[in-house]
This record gives sequence, structure tokens and C-alpha cells, in this order.
Amino acid sequence: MKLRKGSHDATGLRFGIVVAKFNKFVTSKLLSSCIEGLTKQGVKADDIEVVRVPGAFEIPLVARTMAKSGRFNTVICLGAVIRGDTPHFDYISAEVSRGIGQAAMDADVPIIFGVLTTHTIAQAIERAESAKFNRGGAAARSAIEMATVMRLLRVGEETPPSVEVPRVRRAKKRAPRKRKA
Ligand code: INI
Repeated sequence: MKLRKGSHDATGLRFGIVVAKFNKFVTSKLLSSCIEGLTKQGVKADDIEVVRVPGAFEIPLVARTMAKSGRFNTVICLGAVIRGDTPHFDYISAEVSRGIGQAAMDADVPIIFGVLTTHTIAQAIERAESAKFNRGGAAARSAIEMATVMRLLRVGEETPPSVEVPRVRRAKKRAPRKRKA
């Protein structure tokens, strides 16, 4: 058996981040801890591109466009959908999760789901703060892991596992026949 897995060394990788402005008091924290998580692992600031969108609903289209551009190893989506008094939350959260999944499949590039969906503002703040759950940092780690594992699978930096290379039997070279005089 051969185990293949990503690494945490992100040197030379490029990341796109889509961040929602809605609930900015939460998403700005997600963004800063995500950037910190990337740069800590060797990503250069120049290799990170951030695009802001109005709200979580707008994330999938921008993520798909960025992923399809071929400029990023992985795209990270950050947002905060917080339940209110109406069913709005259900529509937005369902659409953003479905849309991000579809965008990744369409673009054939990893897209990370760093969108909080919480019942309360307190839950959202707790998950965005680096001292607690730090979901921005977690999104950065997932992004690096996916970028490195996909690079491994696509470029084939190692010999593919369990593929036996058939040994080609070479015909023995015969000594040239001596001609009869
Ligand atoms: N957008 C969010 O990112 N989070 C929310 O909690 C939210 N709520 O609850 O309304 C929200 N709404 C805006 C939405 O994402 C779109 O930007 C808007 O509907 C315009 O298309």
C-alpha cells in the first residue's frame, strides 16, 4: 500500500480568497487569521489575492471564476451566515454551500468552505477568533493540504502506486551465423 497525503509546506503555492463583506465584524477576523495561517507556512503575500463580495450568496460565482483562471492552486471562501428571525438564513446557507461545492467540481480546483453558519452572533465571533476555534486558520490549513495533495496527484511527483511496470523481456542477441565458405 502506498499512502499519499498533502504537506504543510506551502512555499511557491498561490491562493485566492473570496471574502463576504456582510457581517464584516466576523469575516474580517476570518480573513486576517486565514492570511496569517498561509504566510506562516511560507506563502508569500504576493501569492495571495483577496476579492471582496457583498455577501455569502455571491461567493460561489467569484470562487468559480478565480478557480477557473488557472492562477491559483486553491481558492478559499470566507463568510458568516448568521440565523435571524426569518428563513433567509436557510436559503443563503444552502445556496452558498451547494454553490461552492459545484464551483470546485466545475473548475477542477480545490475550493475551501470557510463560511460560518451559526445560530447566534456569539457563536460566529467565537469561531472567528484565533484564540478559540479559529476557522480562518483552519481554512488556510485545509487549503494548503488540498493544494499539496492535488499537486502530488496531478504532477505525479512519485511513481504511481500499485502500478506494476511490466518487465520487457529482451530477446538475447545471437552471435551472427558463420557463413559457409
Ligand atoms: N449574507 C451573509 O454573508 N450572511 C448573512 O447572514 C446574510 N443574511 O443573513 O442576510 C447575508 N445576506 C446577504 C446575501 O448574502 C446577499 O449578499 C444579498 O442577498 C444580495 O444578493
